[in-house]
Amino acid sequence: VVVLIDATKSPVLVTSALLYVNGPLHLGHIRSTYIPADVYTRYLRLKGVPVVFVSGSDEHGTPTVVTAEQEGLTAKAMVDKYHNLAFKNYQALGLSFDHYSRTSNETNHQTTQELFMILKEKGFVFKQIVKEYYCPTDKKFLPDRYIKGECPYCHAKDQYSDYCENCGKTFKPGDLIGAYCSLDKTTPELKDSEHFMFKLSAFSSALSSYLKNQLDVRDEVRNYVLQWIKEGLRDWDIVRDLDWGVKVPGMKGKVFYVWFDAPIGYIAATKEWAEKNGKKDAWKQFWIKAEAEKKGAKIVHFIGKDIVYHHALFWPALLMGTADYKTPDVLPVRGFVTIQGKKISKSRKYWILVEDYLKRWPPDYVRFYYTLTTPNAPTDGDFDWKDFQEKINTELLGNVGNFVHRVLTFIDSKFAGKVPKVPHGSKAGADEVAIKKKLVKSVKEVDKLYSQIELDRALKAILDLSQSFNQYFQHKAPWRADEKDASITLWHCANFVRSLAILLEPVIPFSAEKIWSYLNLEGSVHDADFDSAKDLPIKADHSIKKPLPLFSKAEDDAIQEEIRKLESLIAPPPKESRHGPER
Ligand code: B3M
Ligand code: ZN
Repeated sequence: VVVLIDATKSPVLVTSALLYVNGPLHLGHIRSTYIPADVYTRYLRLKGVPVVFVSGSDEHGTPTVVTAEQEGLTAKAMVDKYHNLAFKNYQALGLSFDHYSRTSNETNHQTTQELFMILKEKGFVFKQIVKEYYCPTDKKFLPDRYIKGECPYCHAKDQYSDYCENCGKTFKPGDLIGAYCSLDKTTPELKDSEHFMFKLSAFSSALSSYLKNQLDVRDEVRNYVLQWIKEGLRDWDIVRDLDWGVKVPGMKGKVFYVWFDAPIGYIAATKEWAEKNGKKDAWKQFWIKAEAEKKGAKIVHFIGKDIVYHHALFWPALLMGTADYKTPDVLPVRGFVTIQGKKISKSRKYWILVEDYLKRWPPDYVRFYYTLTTPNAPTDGDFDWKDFQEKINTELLGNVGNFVHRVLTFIDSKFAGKVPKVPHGSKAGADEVAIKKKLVKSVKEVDKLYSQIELDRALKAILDLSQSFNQYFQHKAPWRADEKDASITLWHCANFVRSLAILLEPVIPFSAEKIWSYLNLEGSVHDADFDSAKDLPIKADHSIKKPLPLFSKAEDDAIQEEIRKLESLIAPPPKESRHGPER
């Protein structure tokens, strides 16, 4: 990804993939999209970029209907329940959405039908009789997630009938080998039904040139999407025989396929954000091509690697088909996460619920841990409690917390809580020249890495800078230096603490705000100016507040308990294929 935020401060729309609300939020959900999107958004805010961060709950589709059936709830009752829970969890995690929507909202229903009508007028959708799985006993159609079977391409077992989570290919009814109903294991029939198809095949060359020349995405992702185009795109069935979803105009008892209305949810969320802020038309600067071009606006979709097909092909083709709408600019794709080396399993509850995590651990710890261990790439990762403990204790506490706390307590106890004066006539020594140079260089480097969404590397560069601050403090040993030297050291260090608060705000916003308040600085670190992290604006005699330790250690007992808890759930058998977080 080569995105660089330009000096003109054009608007940016950041989205994170919409959450299926058919279960509680767990640590698998937040690694690839929610946390990185929030870190990036917070960075853009500090840079003064007019950024809008939206997401929402993805409430339609058979996954939802099937789970509601299993839970004995109506689809509506179930999505309400998990939407509310997820929203509460998001707030506790510090996810700073400008708007969080729901695809069942009226705005999304209207926008979906409107875009459908445009595509129909332009001839990009057409009617077709398709085969749909049908249960002769229940006398109803069983689309998508009702049905499981073997992928005809890569032969992964237990794939749903709409697409393969292992190889990413999409299916039509009849493609699966050995299809069976996921509820009662019966073999379904195939029955005729009239649907609308979207002419994806008509966009092959437009999509390849979009992928080659426009979409900012990592090359390995670009290449495999181009390969899919080469193999031939198939038209996409956008209708399902269900009653929960966005109604298809002119068809009774049918709704749009969830992947038709879900990405349109990005537009609907932007419209609702605009409405909420009293700027009704402000959504157009992102989504209407002519408007976006005037402003140089950009769209950045954070997604997991299992939904590349939908975001790099289907979604841009749909937008191109309307002629007036703008396609996404940047597609940061991240991989899946295992927990203690094992696949997350919804049925076995082999997961860590955000709700449970937050009972014991601060939100900043998981934000820190994930940011440090998640590259901007579709590679998979692992949430490992021992590794978590090690990263928290050595880096967050031992490095950042240590420096901040030592400096603040030193000022508090030895200088009566006032940032000391650099004595008149004293010149900064070679050590100060060197450390200030390092600061300026690091701020530039971190700026560049954040702007390229290389968030793990940005954090590593900040930790390296913090390490240098520690070394400087240790080397100057103000506890045994004379007052003049100690003053020079502490004046610099007070300012370095401020720099760290700003640089770390995107990753650990709660702790950064605490540092800001201990420093007794005005306003909030969330509104600070990123570039000012290279400056030393805190003046002598500035009073700080009494500091408390910023972080507490991740203790062995607590970590062992977490590990035992997971081990007590029957460990899933070794996987024969890799899957994403179960949905
Ligand atoms: N609801 C979740 C997923 O497949 C799906 C994303 C929709 S984004 C428009 O990861
Ligand atoms: Zn497959």
